[in-house]
Amino acid sequence: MLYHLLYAFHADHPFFNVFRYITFRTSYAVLTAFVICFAIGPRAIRRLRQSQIGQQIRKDGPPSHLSKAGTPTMGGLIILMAVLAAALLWADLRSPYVWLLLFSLAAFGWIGFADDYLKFVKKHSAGLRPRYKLLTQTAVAAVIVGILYGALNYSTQLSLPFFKNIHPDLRWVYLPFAVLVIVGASNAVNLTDGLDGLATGPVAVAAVAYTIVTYVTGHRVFADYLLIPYVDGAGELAVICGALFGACLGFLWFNSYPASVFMGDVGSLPLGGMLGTVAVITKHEFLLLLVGGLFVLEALSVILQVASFKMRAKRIFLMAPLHHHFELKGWAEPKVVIRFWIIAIVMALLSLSTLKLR
Ligand code: 57M
Repeated sequence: MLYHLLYAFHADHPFFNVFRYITFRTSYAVLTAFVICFAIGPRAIRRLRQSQIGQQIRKDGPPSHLSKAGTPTMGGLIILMAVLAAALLWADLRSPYVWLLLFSLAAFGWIGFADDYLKFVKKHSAGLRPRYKLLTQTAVAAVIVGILYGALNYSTQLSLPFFKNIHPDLRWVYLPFAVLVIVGASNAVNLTDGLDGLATGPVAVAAVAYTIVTYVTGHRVFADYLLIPYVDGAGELAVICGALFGACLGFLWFNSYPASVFMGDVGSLPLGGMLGTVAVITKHEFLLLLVGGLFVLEALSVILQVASFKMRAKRIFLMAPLHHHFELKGWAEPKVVIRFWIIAIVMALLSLSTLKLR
């Protein structure tokens, strides 16, 4: 909005010319989202506590979690409000990609809110049935992909890390693939959100990585230089990725160990859905496997554990997802979280290096 309001004055006041720069607006989107989270956090946590929206702890989990019972959850609402406000303030609202990403935030946020509401307000401990959650997530992702390929006539070609000249055209097969990327990312972040700050940190790291990816993908000179697909207008998404980074930093102030608030599904589902949506829009879907490598490891640990248990009646890990395995091996919770953050940072740096290594 500020872009539209203030850039118009640049003819008489050259200073306002700065509002045309994505880098400037992204930087202020980071700061705006951070300050909003930081400012509304304490009051929001008090309101969640007063409303008794506290986490129930499953008995079959690590014993160390039992002391977390009653911790306010649904703190993801803080993140969503901060990202939305910063995006509306600093992004170019004429960009269809901006509205598509905000639709992803709102739609996945709504699914997560419905799940949390049933669990914590209506006290239906199971929340949304898994199949309904998956169905609605798939429907939302299908709408996003449908708009991209229907209204914005996106190419169905794939771009692969390391291979600059290989762009297989999946044609219609690309559509379910893109839906899988978005739904998979949403659920992988959800599974990872099982320790204080364990999802928030890596999402912040992934948001920084995709701030860079969106900027270079939407920049003709950089895209040509890096031999990556140029997506006209994708650079505007850097503003929202920056807002996501700032909001995660602000939320981490309260979600770090010992957490005074959890994000809830209302946070984890849209955070993952947004990362998946950005990966599809910038045509860096496989890069997400690297940028979000930690989320992939966590989801993979569950798949392997369930498959092993079903086929061999034996577990591979002491408990899945992976973070619980290390907890049960005796690692302190902060130790698990910080080490997983380190893995997330290393994987994000590796993923950015593939933009050049091709
Ligand atoms: C999402 N939710 C946390 C919190 C957060 C198929 C199976 C792998 C599913 C999985 C599952 O239930 N996943 C749900 C993970 C939960 O966190 C809440 O959920 C929101 C995110 N969606 O915002 O509101 C618990 O995580 C802890 N937590 C923190 N700090 C945080 O900042 O400590 C969360 C955020 C919270 C709190 O204790 O209650 C969760 O773990 O449920 N199931 C599991 O992950 C379970 N694993 C399991 O059953 N493994 C089996 C099979 C199925 C693979 C096995 O290994 O044999 C574990 N989780 C629980 N109990 N709660 C272990 C058992």
